[in-house]
Amino acid sequence: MTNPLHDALYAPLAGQGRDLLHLPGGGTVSAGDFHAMAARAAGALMAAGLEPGDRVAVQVPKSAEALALIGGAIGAGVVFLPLNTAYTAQEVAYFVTDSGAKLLIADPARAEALAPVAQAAGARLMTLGAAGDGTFAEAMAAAPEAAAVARRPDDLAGLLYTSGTTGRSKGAMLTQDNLLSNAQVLAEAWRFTDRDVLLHALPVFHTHGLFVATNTVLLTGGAMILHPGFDLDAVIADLPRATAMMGVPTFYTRLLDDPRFTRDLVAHMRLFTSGSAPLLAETHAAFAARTGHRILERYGMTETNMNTSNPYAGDRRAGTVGFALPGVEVTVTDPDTGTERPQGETGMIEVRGPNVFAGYWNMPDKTAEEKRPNGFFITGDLGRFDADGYLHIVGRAKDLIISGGYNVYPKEVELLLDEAPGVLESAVIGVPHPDFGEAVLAVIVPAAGAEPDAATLQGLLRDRLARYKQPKAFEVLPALPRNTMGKVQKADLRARFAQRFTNGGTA
Ligand code: MCA
Ligand code: AMP
Repeated sequence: MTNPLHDALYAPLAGQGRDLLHLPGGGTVSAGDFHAMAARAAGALMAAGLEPGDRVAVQVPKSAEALALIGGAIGAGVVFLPLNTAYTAQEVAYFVTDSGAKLLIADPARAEALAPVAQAAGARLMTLGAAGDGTFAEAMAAAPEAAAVARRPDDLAGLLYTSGTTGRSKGAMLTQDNLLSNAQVLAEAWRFTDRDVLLHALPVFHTHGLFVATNTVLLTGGAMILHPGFDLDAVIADLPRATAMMGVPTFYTRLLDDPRFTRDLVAHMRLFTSGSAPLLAETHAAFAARTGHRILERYGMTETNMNTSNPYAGDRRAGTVGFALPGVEVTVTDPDTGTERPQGETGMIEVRGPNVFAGYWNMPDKTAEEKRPNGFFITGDLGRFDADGYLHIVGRAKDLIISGGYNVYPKEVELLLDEAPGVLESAVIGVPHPDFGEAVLAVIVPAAGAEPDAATLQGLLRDRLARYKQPKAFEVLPALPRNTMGKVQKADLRARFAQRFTNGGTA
């Protein structure tokens, strides 16, 4: 029986005494023990009644057990649906219902809030806490180590929701082969080996920390220093033990802001990579000047895993995302006709390859809109190839804000603000922010005679939107700028409020 992803990432760990995970408290988990944990997680999923192809929705803090649960799901053939720990109960309700998940595993601290969500969706609720506590942890301890079930390369391994421009999130269906092929390509492109120790400070509910970081290391036999999140002091303390780190640009700007982050501290490091959001060329340059390391920037998406990367050995060019990864085709097209544009011209970035997802869960029309019959996926990102073949991302055709590496779809926020008392209409935009790259700003047009205040509006959003999606500032205008077609001119608003969080503005 084969289960390609399990066979490549987890099966080889069995019985190995070497350290795989370095935990925050100073403990370690050996590769063999981690393998056993994952096999017991598979056993616990099976004992909970999940069968291959069923979905498990997981909103838990990062821990060794949480990572083992991912391996358990892969081994049990259960489709893993990770959820940002910042999502409110209302947001979680949509994902559990839409996916038809049979089981929701949540932080014990949120069990009370999520119990009605699980019940309404007809899902069972179990818990897994940061300290490896909770009912699922108990079930893992009691479960036998289950053998991996057979899976085909095109069977689903993950269902990762990405917000939609119309406000409704879409579940990107990722197959075993999508994940395995990308892990293999990245491991080789970035030269990961069993001597690597990755400082893992990314969340494990999005592609970057969940697959890019974790699968690359599991595949190549290295180790990970697990941090529950990005804590500057902890990262600085652990960098001397690491050989590689993957991060979003905010990681690197925060490190550069700290005088303890020196050339000596990272002299032994092999690799820093960046993605999920644009890395400013000035950050790349400042990092190189301070440390002697050139950050390797790459470009990916939930739907496609990683598409392009700067070279490991060649020139890592600031402000670019490098070349298509082996096996991945990247083209730049005319957004209206889909015909390829000449080198140097800006157009829509399209991607095809074994990395590209199978489609959106229960949304064949959306899939057809974004995936061409010839297999190319229309990313919504605008880019151009330079004369040396490096891809530059120059903008987004989609109305999307990326704040600290998290995506915020303005429509989702606008729909809620537009319902608020005293608000006639709203426009939500991303503006430059020194820490998060972009920050969410809401422009409000009050209803006649009304004076909606920020505190009231924030209060209305509190239970309905994850905190990182909530506007960091509100601005009031008598009317929104519109073009002759009546479309809100967000570019005008972005220009007008570009300095809101810089030049002494409050953040
Ligand atoms: C936290 N806050 C944020 C963000 N994160 N606000 C805006 N944007 C954010 N990204 C807010 C919290 O709500 C809170 O607000 C305050 O900041 C402090 O929260 P805390 O959790 O302590 O923040 P932090 O730990 O400093 O987090 C910042 C972070 C984190 C480390 C940059 O956001 C992060 O880990 N980002 C990585 C995201 C990521 O992995 N993206 C990959 C997805 P208040 O104080 O008001 O309550 S994209 C992907 O996977 C694609 C495929 C790709 O290409 O990689
Ligand atoms: P997500 O939907 O969370 O997977 O976010 C994917 C989006 O992040 C892409 O469509 C890009 O807009 C953006 N992105 C990822 N990596 C980069 C990068 N290196 N530079 C610029 N944007 C990026």
